[in-house]
Amino acid sequence: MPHWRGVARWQLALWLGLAVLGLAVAAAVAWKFKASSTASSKASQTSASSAAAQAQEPAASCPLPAPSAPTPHAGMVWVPAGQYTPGDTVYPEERPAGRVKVKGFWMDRTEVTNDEFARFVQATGHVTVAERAVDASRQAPGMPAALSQPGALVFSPPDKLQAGVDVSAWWRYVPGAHWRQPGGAGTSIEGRGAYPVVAVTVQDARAYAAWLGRSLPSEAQWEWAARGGRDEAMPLKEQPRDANTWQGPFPHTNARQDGFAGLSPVGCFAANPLGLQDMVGNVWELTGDVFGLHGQPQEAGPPLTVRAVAAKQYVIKGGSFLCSPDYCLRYRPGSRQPQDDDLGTSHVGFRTVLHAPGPALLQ
Ligand SMILES: [Ca+2]
Repeated sequence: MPHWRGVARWQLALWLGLAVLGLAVAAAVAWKFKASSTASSKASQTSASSAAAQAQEPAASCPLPAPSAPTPHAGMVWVPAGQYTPGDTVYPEERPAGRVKVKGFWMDRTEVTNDEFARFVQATGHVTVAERAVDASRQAPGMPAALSQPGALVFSPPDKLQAGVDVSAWWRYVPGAHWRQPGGAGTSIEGRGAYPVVAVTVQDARAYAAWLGRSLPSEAQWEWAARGGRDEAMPLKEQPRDANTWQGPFPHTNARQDGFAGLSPVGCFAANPLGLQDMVGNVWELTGDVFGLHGQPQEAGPPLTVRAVAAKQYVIKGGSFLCSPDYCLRYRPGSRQPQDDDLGTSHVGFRTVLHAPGPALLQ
């Protein structure tokens, strides 16, 4: 997501120019056209409808491989070393920019779930970014009051066809939304322990990973893993069948042919050749890399957000349940988007990696 709280007009223009990139402009455009101190009541209504839609989803879990003996990498799969050319050719920001080498590493088989994140919070007392108010001294001039309240961005589908790409029609900043109540007040994760945790930021995800002695994947690690450790070009642009994406005209009609209109529990779709599940679709996944165009300095340009002095945008990968052929073809390993480091969002989660000897060396 682009800059929700501190974006200037020229920055908005930049991002509007990238509107075809899809959801990357959601937050900025929403602020420009919709976000205001009066938006919260409307947001609550729309988030309630979104929550109702999610409530119709089967609150279940999907079978996962039986847990192995307790090890530092329980629930993870080994991703072997290799080299490849990351990126793809659908959108400008994913343009390939040369070969990269990746060492072998362990990676979570699935996205981190609500149950797993709850155990972390219970053990550490961690308070997520979405649960904290914005530091008033770091707010941008003219920032709507609602945006200084704790909260997160929530997908709120319109109930009728709307022309254009006014993404504020389906994204709302909802005060009170966070990982325990991802749709805002009145919603919860009860019965959804096997669903991916959402509305978390890089800071939250890193804290979780560190608690387990792990880290967030780099973009190169993530994409190598999503490609199944293969160097071949990725010619297929078709909507994948083994992933939770959006079928039908986005954002008003979801045919849910994959069984899920909203999020799905982790592990409901077939694993890739390495045994990883949901690398594409369900939730975008945070990486530890600052966003920049391939082949350009990763930290070019001024800091753009205001929740923290050194606020950055990080690369997210894999697309989400909102990716559709007519709007956001980002259900591919090579796709990438920026995500504010101070903004929780209802379709962004993460998984962790562990740098440790591979299975052959453990025997
Ligand atoms: Ca779906």
